[in-house]
Formats: sequence, structure tokens, C-alpha cells
Amino acid sequence: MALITRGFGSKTHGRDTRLPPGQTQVDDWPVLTAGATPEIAQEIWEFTVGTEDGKTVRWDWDSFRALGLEDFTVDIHCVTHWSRLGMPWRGVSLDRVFEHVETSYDFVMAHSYGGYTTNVPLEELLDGQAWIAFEADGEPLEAEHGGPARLVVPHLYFWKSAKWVQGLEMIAQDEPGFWEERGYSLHGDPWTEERYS
Ligand SMILES: Nc1nc2c(c(=O)[nH]1)N[C@H]1C(S)=C(S)[C@@H](COP(=O)(O)O)O[C@H]1N2
Ligand SMILES: [Mo]
Repeated sequence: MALITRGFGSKTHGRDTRLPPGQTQVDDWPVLTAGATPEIAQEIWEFTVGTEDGKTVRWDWDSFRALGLEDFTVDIHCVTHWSRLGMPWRGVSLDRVFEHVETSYDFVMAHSYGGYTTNVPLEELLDGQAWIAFEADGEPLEAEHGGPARLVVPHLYFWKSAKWVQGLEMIAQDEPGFWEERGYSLHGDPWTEERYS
């Protein structure tokens, strides 16, 4: 499909107002992975949240999805300057997850199968801002795009959206994850071009 769909965004002088500065719209979906693509079967998949009291809240495939799947449509922005606009997804809001988590810590380290990590402030994962996604473009997530499940935090650069996410670790202070240790911004707001630290 090479159709160019501009969706509902308004355009000023030909530039879609949904595009953050320095970004170019693409219609394909590039794959960006540091390392190999892990193969995670649904039967062994689990999602955990670890808190400061040493407790781990744990879900398997069915119990996690039973928290409530919802459809959401968002724009995604990679720090390598591509953006995809109006992308349909299906997943569980982190608001549903944190209804079951007691923590006084303000920061989160996301951990993926395969070892990737990325940090996000807790308040930026709540209030409808982040999901654990199982489907994109109406199909189960392909392994190369993080299937069976990935974090989606669309208001931050896409490296925050950990593929093959395994769980979240509550942390007291903000700490760098994989790319943040390698010079990328701790925060990663595409609208203010927080690309590098
Ligand atoms: N586990 C894991 N998650 C990851 C990455 C990775 O290498 N490993 N790359 C990140 C980066 S830099 C981007 S831009 C997006 C790319 O997602 P995509 O390959 O589905 O486009 O995934 C992010 N999540
Ligand atoms: Mo990226």
C-alpha cells in the first residue's frame, strides 16, 4: 500500500502539524533493533512489576490481557528522524497495570527479554500515555517489531518503547537505560528535540 494518508492532521504550508521538528513522515515501518530478535512464546511470556518492598506483581499471558485490551491510535517518532502518523494499536493501558501496584518511587526502568532497558518517569506512563501493545496495524505484533508484546510511549522518542518488554522495575532516582547510557537524552521529548544528553 503506497497510499499517502494524511489523516486528520492540519497542514500549514504543506507540513503536517503532527510532525515534531526535524522529523519526516514515512509510510513504511522501519525496524531498529540493537542485537538479535528474541523469540518469546505466549506460553512462557510473563509481565512483572517490581517494587521497592521487594515484591513482584506478576501476570501471565491470559491474566495480563484480561486487565483490559483497548484500541488506540497514535503517532510514533524515532530519533533517527522518521515518524509514522495515525498508527492503530491494541494493548493494555499502563493505568490498568498500576491499579495493582503500590509504590512510592517516581521512576521506572523497563526491561526487555534480551536485556534492553529504558527509563521513563512514572507519571509519563499514566493517564492514557502508555500501553503494553500486542497488535499494530490490525495484526499481532511481528517479532521484529517487539512481538508478542512491547511498550508503547508515543509522546517520547520511540527508543523508549521497549520491544519484547518483560516488565517494569520501580526505581527511586532516574537512571539511564541502554540508549541513555550511550548518549541519548534521559527524557526524549520529540517536540523539544531532546535527542542527546
Ligand atoms: N528491546 C528493544 N527495544 C527497542 C529497541 C531495541 O533495540 N531493543 N530499539 C528501540 C528503538 S531505537 C526504536 S526507534 C524502536 C524501533 O521499533 P521498531 O523496530 O518496531 O520500529 O524500538 C525501540 N525499542
Ligand atoms: Mo530509535
